Amino acid sequence: SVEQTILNVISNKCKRELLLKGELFNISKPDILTDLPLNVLNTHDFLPVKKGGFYEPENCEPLTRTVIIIPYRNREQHLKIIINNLHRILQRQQLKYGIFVIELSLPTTFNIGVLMNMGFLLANNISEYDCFVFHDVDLIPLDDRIAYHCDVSPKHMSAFNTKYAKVNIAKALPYSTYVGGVISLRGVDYKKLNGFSNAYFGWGGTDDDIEIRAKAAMIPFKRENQNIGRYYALPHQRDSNNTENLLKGSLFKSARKRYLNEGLNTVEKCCKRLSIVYKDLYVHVTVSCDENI
Ligand code: UD2
Repeated sequence: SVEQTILNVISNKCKRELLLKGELFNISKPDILTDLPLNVLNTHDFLPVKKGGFYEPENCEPLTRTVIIIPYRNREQHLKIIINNLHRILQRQQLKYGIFVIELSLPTTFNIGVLMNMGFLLANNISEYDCFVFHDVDLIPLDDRIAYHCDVSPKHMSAFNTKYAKVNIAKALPYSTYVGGVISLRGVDYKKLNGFSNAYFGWGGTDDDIEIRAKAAMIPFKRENQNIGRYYALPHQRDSNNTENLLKGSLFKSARKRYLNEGLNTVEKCCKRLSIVYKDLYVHVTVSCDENI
């Protein structure tokens, strides 16, 4: 069963704790599409975490160590909601985890790829993580069975997205190769595909590029079951300093050729870390990047 899938990834002792606590699963109702579910907005239903937002279960040893990396700028309200929801679900899954919010300083045009790469490098410096989840700030998990651990293949976790479900409920995604929103992959695999491209400034293209990288590196993405990988997309306006990237089409064409030459291995040529702050519920990192390199 699907419950079994997640229980299988939790070590036996953790599994027992989970069951003893009676914490079975919160399963989303498929009709939650238009109203913001109250639990999504107001969740504070989690145990205390260490400064910086780190947590591990007290009475059992989890099998994997997961880090969540959130690219960020000027979405304070969304950030509050996602952080509260993530602690809740990650604790219910008895995981050892950390949450890193990576912000790009102004005036540079927004660039998701550089933030993901800088987040990956930093998380690796701070602790030993084996599973990396790259997470939009505005996508809230609706179903507890969506496991925040890594499979042997990269995984598109946000398989059912309410934003796209409004357009087409059967698909709930814009196209079949789409991997935008939330993805997970093992650190070894992230290195194999040389991370995200650093070349996409502005809105769009970064996720299509990583989908090509994964195919080129022979570790294509799999997609989570749509009944489980359900996410609520918090509404938002188009952000300033993130206008549509008009070069995304031509960059996409060269994605396969570029993938070993630029990405994780070159991000530090154009970006540097400005600050790292251990907040109560997450680590907040600010980076500055040069658009002209
Ligand atoms: C879609 C995809 C996203 C990405 C994007 C195109 C979904 C749910 N998400 O999101 O994964 O493919 O298209 O690049 O389908 N951000 C900020 N501040 C900004 C701009 C972006 O924090 O000023 C972060 C934030 O984490 C956000 C993410 O970048 O969730 C994606 O940007 P977006 O929300 O503007 O893109 P959106 O909603 O069209």
